[in-house]
Amino acid sequence: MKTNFLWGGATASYQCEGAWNLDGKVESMWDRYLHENNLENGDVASDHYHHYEEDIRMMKEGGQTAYRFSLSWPRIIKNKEGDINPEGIKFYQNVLDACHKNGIEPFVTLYHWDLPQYWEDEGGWLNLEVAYAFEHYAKVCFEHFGDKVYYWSTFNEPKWFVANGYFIGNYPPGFKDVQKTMIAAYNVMYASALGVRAFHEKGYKGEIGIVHSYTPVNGVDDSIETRIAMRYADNYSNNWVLDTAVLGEFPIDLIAKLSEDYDIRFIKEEHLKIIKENTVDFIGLNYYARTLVKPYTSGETQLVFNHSGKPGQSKVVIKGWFEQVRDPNSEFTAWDTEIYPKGLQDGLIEAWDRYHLPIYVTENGIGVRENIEVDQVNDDYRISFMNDHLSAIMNAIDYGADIRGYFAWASFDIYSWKNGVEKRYGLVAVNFQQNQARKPKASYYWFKEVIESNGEKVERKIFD
Ligand code: BGP
Repeated sequence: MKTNFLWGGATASYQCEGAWNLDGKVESMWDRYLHENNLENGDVASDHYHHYEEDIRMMKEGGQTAYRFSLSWPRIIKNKEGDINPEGIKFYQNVLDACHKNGIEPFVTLYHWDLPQYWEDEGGWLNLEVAYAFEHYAKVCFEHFGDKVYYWSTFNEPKWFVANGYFIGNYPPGFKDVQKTMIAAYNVMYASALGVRAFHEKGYKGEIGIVHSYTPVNGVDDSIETRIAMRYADNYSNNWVLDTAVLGEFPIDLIAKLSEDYDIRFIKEEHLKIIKENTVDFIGLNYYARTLVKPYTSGETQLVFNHSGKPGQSKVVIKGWFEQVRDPNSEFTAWDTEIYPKGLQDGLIEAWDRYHLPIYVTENGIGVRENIEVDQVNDDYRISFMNDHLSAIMNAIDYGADIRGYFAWASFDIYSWKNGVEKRYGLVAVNFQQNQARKPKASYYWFKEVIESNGEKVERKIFD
């Protein structure tokens, strides 16, 4: 690994901070949605708001050199008029100071899904005005934190929050509507370009990228039908984010396909120009699993996600496009996530060949139920998962890909959206029931040794 390779963990504001209505923070769309539907929420989460010093100190003690986290828009901007909450600014100043005091490089995401509810009330991402509100929020962040942050990302996983929120319907705002999905996707990518423009325009030091939920696509065979299905799946899963952010263009065949059945008049020349002229400096890739597909056969679109941890329920069929297949030879988590490090190796190579931009692996980890009422959680499955995925990264580096960092998901146990807190990803166990007590897991110490050996400790594997 290069000597300045970033090694760290990642979190997101809503998933770890808690303090959902403290010190001037206003409601986010997730606060409203989870409260209204009486679902397990992140009101307290890991109470990082009050534990950040301890958490960041533990990162340093764990040998880590970077911390990826997101800023909460509703903690920073109070209302539609764009007024600033000084206490929100102060909180993140403190977090950033704690990072620097501990020699931890902050890697900051502007938007990890917690839209202020006052904007959701105006139509959320269906309203183009929200893209301009995001631009204002981004400018406020650059202005207040620009001297303490070098690495910025506009959005975390547009694909995931747009598809879940507007197409699948399992995340707020809970729509199942293709037309709305297209509009939200478009407005988000436009907002991202506005954020990139605001950053570059003022000449802040540093780099700005986007973080994508990367699911490289494989086919069940080499037939032409499968290759077409793969292209549909790649457009659906990856290309509309990466091509647009990196090359400045929506995939033309995707737009052509959608225009057969839907109204695309929301696409405007002046926005496309801004998207084209304001591309990202790097790509952040979150990798959990690949997408294995076969050609669409019959039936209606089906999108079933497993939020219960009862295996074997997930299903993705997009009518006329593709069907997702479960590889019978693979191992899956209880939440139906395939464990497939080869996908990361191949996907990184593919992304490098396609985009030739620096890449950071901004999330990678395994979510499991764990008994943390022990002296130390012996999470050997996490160690083996991380080992194999780091090996995949090293293979891609050997190929020539410019990969500059690795962030384990997650730095410590946090709230996992619709899966609550029972799905644990952390390197550090958090006892949500008892004083939020923190205790490093075995993986934390293993990761420390990996970092201190600059990757030498990873048991290398080639994935053919
Ligand atoms: C990514 C998100 C994270 C995180 C992770 C694990 O998509 O960026 O916020 O939650 O996935 O997903 P989950 O918590 O649903 O298991």
